[in-house]
Amino acid sequence: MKLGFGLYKHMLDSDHFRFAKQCGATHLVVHLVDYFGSDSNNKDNANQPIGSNTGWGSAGNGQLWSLDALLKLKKEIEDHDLQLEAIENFDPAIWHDILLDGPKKEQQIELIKEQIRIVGKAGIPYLGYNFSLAGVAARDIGPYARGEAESVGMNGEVDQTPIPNGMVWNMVYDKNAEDGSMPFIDHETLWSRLQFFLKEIVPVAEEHGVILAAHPDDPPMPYVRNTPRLVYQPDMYQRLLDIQKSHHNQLEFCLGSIAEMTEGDVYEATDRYSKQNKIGYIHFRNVVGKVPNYKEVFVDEGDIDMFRILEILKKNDFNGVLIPDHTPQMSCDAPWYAGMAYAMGFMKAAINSIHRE
Ligand SMILES: [Mn+2]
Repeated sequence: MKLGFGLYKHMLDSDHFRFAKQCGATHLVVHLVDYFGSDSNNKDNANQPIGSNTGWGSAGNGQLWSLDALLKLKKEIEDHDLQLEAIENFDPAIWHDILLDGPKKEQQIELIKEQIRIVGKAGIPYLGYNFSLAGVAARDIGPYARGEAESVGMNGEVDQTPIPNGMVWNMVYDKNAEDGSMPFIDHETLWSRLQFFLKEIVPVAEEHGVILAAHPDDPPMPYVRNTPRLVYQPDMYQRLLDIQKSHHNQLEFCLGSIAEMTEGDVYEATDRYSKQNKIGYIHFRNVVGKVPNYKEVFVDEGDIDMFRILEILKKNDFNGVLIPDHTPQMSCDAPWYAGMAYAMGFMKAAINSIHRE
C-alpha cells in the first residue's frame, strides 16, 4: 500500500509538493477542475446554502488538459520525488450533456475520449470521476469533529431544491441558461446514461492504458436536490462494475461515503471489491453516523476501524494508493494543512504497522 496526497488545482506548486512529501506521501492525486473560483482559502470544506444556484462556482472554458500541460505537471511532481498517480474529476464544461443526456452528448463523449488519450500518453495511471447530477452538495458545516473542529455532515434534512438550468455537478456550466430547472428523472434513466458513458469510454481507456475510477455518491442519499443518485449503497458499486467488465473500470473507493450508506457494511464492501481487484485508489477518511445523520470526523475518531480496513486490504493484496480525502479543519493559522498533516501522520504509522506484521 502506498501513501498519497490529494491537491486541488490552486495548490499545484512547489510548496504544496514539498508539503505532501514532508507528510510522507510518495504519490499525488490532483484536481484540475477549478472549484470554488479563486477567492476562497477554505476550499476543502467550501459549502453552499441550501438550494444554492451557484454551487462551487463556474465550470471551466471547455478546453481539454493538454499533453504539454500534463507532462509539465508530471515532471514538476517527479522533480519533487513524487509520482502522479491520478487526476480526479472531469470539468462539467466538457461532460454536462453526458450527465444530462443533452444535445452535445455525442460531441462531449468524443472530448472525453480525446482527454483519455492525452492522459494515457502522459503516463498518468488513473482518472477518478463522479457520475452525478447534483455532485457533492446538500451538506452542512459545523463544529462536528473532536474539539469542535469544523467539518461537514448532515442533520437529518436533505436539500431537494431543484437544480436550476445551466448547473450540474454543483457547478454552473451555462450562465445564460433559460429560467427553469433540471427535469426530474428516475434512477434507471440515470443508470442508462452511465451505461452509455462506460460502454463508450472504457474501451478507449483500455486502449490507452488509463484506469477509470468511480467515486460513490457524497452524500449517499437516493435523491439529492431532486435528482437520483447512482451509488448510494455498497451493492450498487457492483452494478457499475458489471456494466462493462474490465480492468480499466474500477472504483475510487471512498471509505467515508461508504460508511455513511444505510445498508451493508464498510468492511464487507472493502473485502468484496478489493478481492475483485477493483479498487483503483482509496479515499481514507472517517465518519460518525449514516445518512441523513452523519458527521465527517478525524481519521481516528469515527465509526470505521481504519486498522481493520488496512488488514482487509493487506489480506487481498491491495497495492494501490490511499489519500486522506476530506479532514476536519484544525484551530490554527493553517486549518486545512494541520488537519491533513494529522491525517497523514496517522495513515503513515498505520500503514507501517500493518506492513510490519
Ligand atoms: Mn471521497
